[in-house]
Amino acid sequence: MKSAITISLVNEARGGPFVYWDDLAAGFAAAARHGFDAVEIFPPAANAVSVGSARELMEKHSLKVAAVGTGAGWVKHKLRLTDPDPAVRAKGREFIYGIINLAGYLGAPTIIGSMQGRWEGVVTRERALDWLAEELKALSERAAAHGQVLLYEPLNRYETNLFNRNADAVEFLTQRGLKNVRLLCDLYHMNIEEQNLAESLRQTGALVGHVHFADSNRRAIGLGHTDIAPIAAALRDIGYAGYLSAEILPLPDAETAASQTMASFRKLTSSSS
Ligand code: LER
Ligand code: MN
Repeated sequence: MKSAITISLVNEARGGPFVYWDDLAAGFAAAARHGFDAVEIFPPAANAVSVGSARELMEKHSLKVAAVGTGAGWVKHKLRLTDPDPAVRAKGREFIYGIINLAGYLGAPTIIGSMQGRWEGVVTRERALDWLAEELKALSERAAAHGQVLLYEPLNRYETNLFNRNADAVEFLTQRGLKNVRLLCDLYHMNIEEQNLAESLRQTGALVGHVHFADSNRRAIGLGHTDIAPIAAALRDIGYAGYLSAEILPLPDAETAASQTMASFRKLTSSSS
């Protein structure tokens, strides 16, 4: 397994679960200082990050990009893939295509989290799920053109009513034949929704594509009450070789959040039980 830490460039997401903020170069430098393998980037839009400069930072610091988030499409631009207005859905799709291209050039997958939206008002659950399936199909085909999977993230009940639990999302992806989509399993959301985090990861198996490495209170692993050892054992047992990416609050401050994450990551990946 590999380590990653988040960098947000989205002003409207202030207060959200990202360790480093506003400055991509400073975020890369901090990630390297702490010994991370990669950064996860949360950009306001695809054109806010230059592929050339990001590649230079990757090379300079020997860091990969673990994933690129699309949530700014919702928090900044109010776009979502299950909006009743077809023009909004189309703009959402275009926004994500741009990020998939950016991520692809950086060798990274793209995350669909808040951009999934929710069913409400005139939109029935069935209708929303049909739109979601349609959009995930188109987006995952674009990701495949870059040799990447698309990451779909079940969120807790306060953020979406589409899929809150991994097993339900897996059933949906399977039924809809969405073969190039993997799950992003965020341990913070799972702590709210799953009966047993380790068991859920075991059941998700090869469809675990990315992990948001967050404790029960969305702080660094070790600063909440999640029992991480059985979760790490489950990930090892299913052969998960992807990232444990710290999408967490920068508390008590970014440096402590980063060093606590790295200490937990090292402890879990060096132990064999
Ligand atoms: C995105 O990865 C996520 O987990 C959401 O809760 C948005 O913050
Ligand atoms: Mn997440």
